[in-house]
Amino acid sequence: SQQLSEFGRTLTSSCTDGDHPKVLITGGLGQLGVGLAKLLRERFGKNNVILSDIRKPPNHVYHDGPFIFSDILDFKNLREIVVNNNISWLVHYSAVLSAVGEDNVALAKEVNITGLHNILDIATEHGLRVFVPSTIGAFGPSSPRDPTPELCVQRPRTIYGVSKVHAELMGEYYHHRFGLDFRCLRYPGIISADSQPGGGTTDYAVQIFHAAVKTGHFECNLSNNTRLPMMYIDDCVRATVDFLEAPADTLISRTYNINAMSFTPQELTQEIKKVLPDLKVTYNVDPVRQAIADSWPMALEDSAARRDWGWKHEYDLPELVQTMLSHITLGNQ
Ligand code: AKB
Repeated sequence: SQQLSEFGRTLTSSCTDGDHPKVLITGGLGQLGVGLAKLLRERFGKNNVILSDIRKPPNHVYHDGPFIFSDILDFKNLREIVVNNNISWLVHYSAVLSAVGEDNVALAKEVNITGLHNILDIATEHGLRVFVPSTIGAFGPSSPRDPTPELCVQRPRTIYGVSKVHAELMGEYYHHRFGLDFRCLRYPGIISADSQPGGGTTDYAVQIFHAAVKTGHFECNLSNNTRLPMMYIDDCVRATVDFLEAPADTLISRTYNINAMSFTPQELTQEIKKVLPDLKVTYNVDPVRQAIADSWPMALEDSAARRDWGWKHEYDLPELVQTMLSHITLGNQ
């Protein structure tokens, strides 16, 4: 595909229909990168998917496929990686999440805004397809909450949310202005067994499973009736790959909501107790996290994703609980 860059040159994307794309994943050692790389490698071949991060990964990551150092704040380093590896798709997972962002606004600004600018400029310069996740955190107290439509007031009160609204708008602007193939999904809280989230408001919904199996006791930092949208990681990575593969002409929009299930800590506890009846959950509410959660959607309205590129979730609360507990129990044996 031909694209006109901001520099006025005509660029040819290195991905043509029928070819396997060459994918770079930034922030690859966060909650989602390894799972996404696994699915993409099954589809496109092990060596066509490069995981990157600024940390040293556990040994198995080196064995599973290519892993390299990449710092999204270093424009030249990023450009070098894209050129040397003939990258055609960029999945940008580096981000500072909601709770940690409130503790370190300067870092969140740098990673989530300056880093995003580097990604968009390099993707435009080289005609890449670029995926940037957005989140339920891109909404705020004045947004409709149940369900939250695709298009509505977005006035988040966290630096994470502000940076994600910025990412949505900048990506869409680059798409219209320079022809950038920008794609963005608003993720709910993602729940995974093998990887840990880092500093989010929805983290409790991962930690409770590990505590339930290991100690039988969990102290929850959100109140028992806090309802938030959540999704099992397999649904999340499948949605991401399906959306990345969707032909451009089927996409009416460049930013879509995706939804699966919604529950409160109390409802999650009840479901886990069907398997582990001795689980004891106590509440010690963190006011920062609680205020964030109270400003977020309870459910996302996602009919556009279902209509335009066939999104369909597979995991509801009972399947999620069964799957998480069996993964964690097996992993501990
Ligand atoms: C967070 O809680 O910050 C993230 C998110 C919902 O984007 N998991």
